[in-house]
Amino acid sequence: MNSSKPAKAVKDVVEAAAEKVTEALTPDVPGAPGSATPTVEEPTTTHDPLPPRKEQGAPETRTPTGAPTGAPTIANGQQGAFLTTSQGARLRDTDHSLKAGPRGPTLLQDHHLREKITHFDHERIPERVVHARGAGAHGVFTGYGTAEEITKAGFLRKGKETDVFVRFSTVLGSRGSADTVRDTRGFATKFYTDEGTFDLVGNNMPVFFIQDAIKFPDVIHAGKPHPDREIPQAQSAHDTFWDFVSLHTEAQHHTMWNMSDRGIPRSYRTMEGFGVHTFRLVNAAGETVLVKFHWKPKLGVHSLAWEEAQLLAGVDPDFHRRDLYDAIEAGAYPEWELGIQIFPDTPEETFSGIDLLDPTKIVPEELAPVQPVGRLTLNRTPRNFFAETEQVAFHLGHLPPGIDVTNDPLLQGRLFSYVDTQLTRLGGPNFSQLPINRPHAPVNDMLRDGFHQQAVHAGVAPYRPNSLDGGNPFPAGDADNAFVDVPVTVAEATKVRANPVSFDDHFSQVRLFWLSMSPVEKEHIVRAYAFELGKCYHQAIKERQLQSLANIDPVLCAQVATGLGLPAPEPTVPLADVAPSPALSQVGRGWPTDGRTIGIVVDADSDLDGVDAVRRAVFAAGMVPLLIAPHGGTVGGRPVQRTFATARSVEFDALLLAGAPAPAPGAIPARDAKAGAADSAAVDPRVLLLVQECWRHAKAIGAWGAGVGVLEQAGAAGTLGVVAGDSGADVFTGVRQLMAAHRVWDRFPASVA
Ligand code: HDE
Repeated sequence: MNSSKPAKAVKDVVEAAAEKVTEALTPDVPGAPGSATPTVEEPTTTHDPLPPRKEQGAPETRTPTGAPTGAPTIANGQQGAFLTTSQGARLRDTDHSLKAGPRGPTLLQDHHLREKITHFDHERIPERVVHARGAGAHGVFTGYGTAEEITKAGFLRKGKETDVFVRFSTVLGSRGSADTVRDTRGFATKFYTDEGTFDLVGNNMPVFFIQDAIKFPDVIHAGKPHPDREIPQAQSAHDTFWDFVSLHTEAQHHTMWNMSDRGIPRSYRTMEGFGVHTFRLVNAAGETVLVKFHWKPKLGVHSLAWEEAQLLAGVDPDFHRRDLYDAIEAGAYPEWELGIQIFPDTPEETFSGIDLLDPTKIVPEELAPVQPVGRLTLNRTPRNFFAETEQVAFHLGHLPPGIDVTNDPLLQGRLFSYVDTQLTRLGGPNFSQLPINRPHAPVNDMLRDGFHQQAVHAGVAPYRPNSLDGGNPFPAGDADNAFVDVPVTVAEATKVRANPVSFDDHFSQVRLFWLSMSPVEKEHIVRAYAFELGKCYHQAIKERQLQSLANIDPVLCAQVATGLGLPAPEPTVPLADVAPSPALSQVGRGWPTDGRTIGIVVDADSDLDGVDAVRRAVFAAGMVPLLIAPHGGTVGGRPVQRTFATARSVEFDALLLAGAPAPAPGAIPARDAKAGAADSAAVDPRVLLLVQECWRHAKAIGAWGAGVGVLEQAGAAGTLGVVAGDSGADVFTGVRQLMAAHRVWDRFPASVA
């Protein structure tokens, strides 16, 4: 049968339907699944698979060893209109197993049943032992050329564009854990450079818990759920974590970063990234410098409020991945600048007295400015989570010519761990042949065979030297851009299990971080310690951690001790005399507001023309408006994205009130528990809850027309960061200005100076 005619007919219908939807939602609001609007009836006319969504990408078509195939598009996972077996035989029925009569036993000969179930039984692979929960996106990196003099790495050359895949993650939780838990975030970038893949496997914090890789299993065992009851999930607020960090005090610096707002980012898009270790760059002349890598987000560093993070873990556990995908779909492409701090490559490997091989130390930006070397833009979401985000395999040893490692003992251990872990997780040594891991540079590696080998290698001589394959592959020289193992001199030494003495200072930089925080940030840190330690059962652990806090700062220690109801101990080491680093604070500046979410409360009696004007202005500002109405469907012809039942304040960066909706039929606790949260006969109680939560979380709020009355009822009228006016567009302008500072922190004068 010729299937092309019906396929074309369906394609036309699908395209027409897609156009209609786009019209209805114009400008479009991201998030609806699938690439076409479904019909109520099950479609039965045969046609080819629907095209992917417009914002989705997939790994480029490469051979298993990295060479371009010349195919115009990315690989398709499925073809044709019909259901088939894995071998391509068309199937008539996949709903009934083959039985000896309708009431009889299932026949062993049912190869389709067995294939389907067997494959299903093996769908899971081990999740990552750390960083199991993550989300990824494709993008492009463009070099500025500013690093050309210090490294031969070609992807940093001026104007050079390189494909990238980035995976963000939490560390402690399982694959299905919530996005917004208090934790460090992974920020791993795969640059598919012409000269071999470069993986920059960093975090959103510049320091690490440990100084030596041999301690990694210890810190992770302490942070993971307790081995007996397997609780708590994705949390550091428990005894084993604090037991370890209070005994192993080199962890105190990273721990304070986790307790700060950096531990609860608003979005992956608003996180800084850090390579953590010091790397060595080498130029064409063989000259070297030491560097630290930084990612600076265009939108600034912005965090959730702790209560928001906790609510979100229940209301929308996918908050960060949804935010990433929706932003890309909306065209608000997340962007970062890659920057480097540059240090002379001296034999001591120190800068301003700071040991560059100690991964528990930063070099303040005031001492060594971060110099921009390129821009990262994420512009495509993955087409398939498993194939791309789950199977992507990063490794610190994926280095292009021009970038080399240092002797940081944490880095050295990681060079072993990342390949080792893929052998179990991805089932064998050929993981670099998976589409997402295929290099974009030509590969000729003499590695052969093994599980899941997909390349069909030619020749008879995968060894060197050989004459049977004509000597191929040949070693590359400097003129062929060979990788450079920088010939660093290693001082004569005795074999020891020991650290340099400079690694013994565990408190001075924690104090530096604390002193660099603004009052509101300090208050958040105090609350975080008090919460986390408050969740510990054992008094001894709290007391031991308080001792570390005393060695960092007496105010911090006294505040947390009071929160715990315990006495504050005296310091046991002299308090370090350190200069604060203002660059560490994430408040007090202004940033672009692109890609932020504005909730707009409407009902049929609202000023709907004003709502249209505001929606247009929000889209024009590169933000996403979500209409929140008493019911789903439409209000006055405008599509509704959230109802009072499905909305929660934590989804929105700011709230606008276009009306004062009376309690809807859903507004009784029997239909929506939130309806019991506020007491009002005039306004839907869930709208009041929205306003009150937004206010408590220091968000900008605006109202016009009837909406102004809601502010009065919620007790928010006339307070800081609350804009009331006659026209929606003017109110939005005021709200947007407030949003540039991320939050209205001045609403709550901080008590910790
Ligand atoms: Fe990792 N780490 N790590 N790590 N790490 C892994 O590799 C490890 C460290 C980081 O999105 C694992 O493929 C050791 C520092 C990220 O796929 C594993 C040590 C930093 C990711 C591993 C460290 C990181 C990982 C688990 C101590 C920041 C997620 C799965 C020496 C600079 C990458 C995998 C992704 C993942 C080992 C310390 C960042 C087990 C032994 C420091 C972002 O190999």
